[in-house]
Amino acid sequence: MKNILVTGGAGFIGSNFINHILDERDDYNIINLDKLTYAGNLENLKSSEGNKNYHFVKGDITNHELVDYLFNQYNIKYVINFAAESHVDRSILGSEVFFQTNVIGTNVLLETSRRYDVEKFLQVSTDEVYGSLGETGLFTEKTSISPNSPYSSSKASADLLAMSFYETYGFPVLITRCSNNYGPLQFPEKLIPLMILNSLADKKLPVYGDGLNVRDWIYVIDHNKAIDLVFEKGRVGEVYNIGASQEMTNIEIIKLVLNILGKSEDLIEFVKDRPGHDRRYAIDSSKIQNELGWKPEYKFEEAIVKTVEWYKENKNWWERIISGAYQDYYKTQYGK
Ligand code: NAD
Ligand code: TDX
Repeated sequence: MKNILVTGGAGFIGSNFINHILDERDDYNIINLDKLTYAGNLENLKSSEGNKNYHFVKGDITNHELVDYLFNQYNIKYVINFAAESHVDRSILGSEVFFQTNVIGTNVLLETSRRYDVEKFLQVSTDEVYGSLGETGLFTEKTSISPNSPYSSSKASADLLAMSFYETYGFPVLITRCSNNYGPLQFPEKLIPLMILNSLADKKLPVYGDGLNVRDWIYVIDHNKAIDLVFEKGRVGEVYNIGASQEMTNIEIIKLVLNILGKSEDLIEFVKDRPGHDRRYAIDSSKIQNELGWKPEYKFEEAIVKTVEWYKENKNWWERIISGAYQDYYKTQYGK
């Protein structure tokens, strides 16, 4: 049995990871440490509640005493760190909490893990640490780190810190850098769920700039399977890019969502661009494919339809979210 501290497991990717992994494996004992910020939602984990190999702890990864207590109490030997402030626009409105959680929090986890002789520490990172691409080329693991937003610079800082633990102490760190995820349970501040919910409500769809920025999309389950593979078989001290080679412009995605829902393109509204908006992300995932045999299973055209369906069928889930504090953020970000 592996005692694994999974942080941020009540968020989008972490909850999909826990729900999926507990179905697949009976040798993982998961302790989910989550602060339940605006983005953390225990409803995401309904299917895992009651599983004897799952324990939830509400708390902050920056809290040394709590983290120390948990390592001791649960004999933690493995860590998968999903916990983060994850939204670029929020980081532009204020960077403080991004550095608290993403950098200081990761440091607390690394320091404590080292003291408790943790056998593997997987840092869940992002392709945004590489910065922006021009019209051609792909991010490889050798691309230099060049983040442009407060969010991505906090994630890059965490990556550098994690890697320094490997170099300095021989501490067994692994880093994954994935491209944009989509799928069920994603908080509706991110592009795809925001556009689905606005379309369903016949609200305007705010497109930043000219809508031609490119993101490389991956279904969340493909990301999580890759994380599990790197966790099990990856070489420590290494970075693994994860991506499904599904590049799309934002406007293409938005039109596709409107089309799936049978809504008019008149809902599209071009708005002021995001400051420092990265033009294009695209991942070269040949390392994880060749070394570990991973490959993505979900095609964008099919999984986006599944995702839209999920939001249509889970109105209760998102209605509770958008009726709360999220409204204040929406007003600040979009002015209405
Ligand atoms: P999310 O915002 O949906 O979830 C983050 C979770 O972390 C929430 O449950 C929140 O409550 C928790 N959390 C935040 N601060 C915390 C703290 N101080 N202590 C404990 N818990 C805390 O994010 P997500 O989209 O699921 O992303 C998960 C991870 O994957 C992040 O590290 C993110 O940088 C990375 N990532 C995301 C994407 C993407 O497209 N969403 C792509 C690549 C990498
Ligand atoms: O209202 C919007 N209008 C718009 O045009 C929003 C919210 C976004 N966009 C654009 C900005 C980006 O070009 O859509 C694209 C995607 O935006 P986000 O969903 O905010 O994602 P992004 O900034 O690309 O970052 C995401 O992928 C990498 C995640 O939020 C990060 O956590 C992850 O690391």
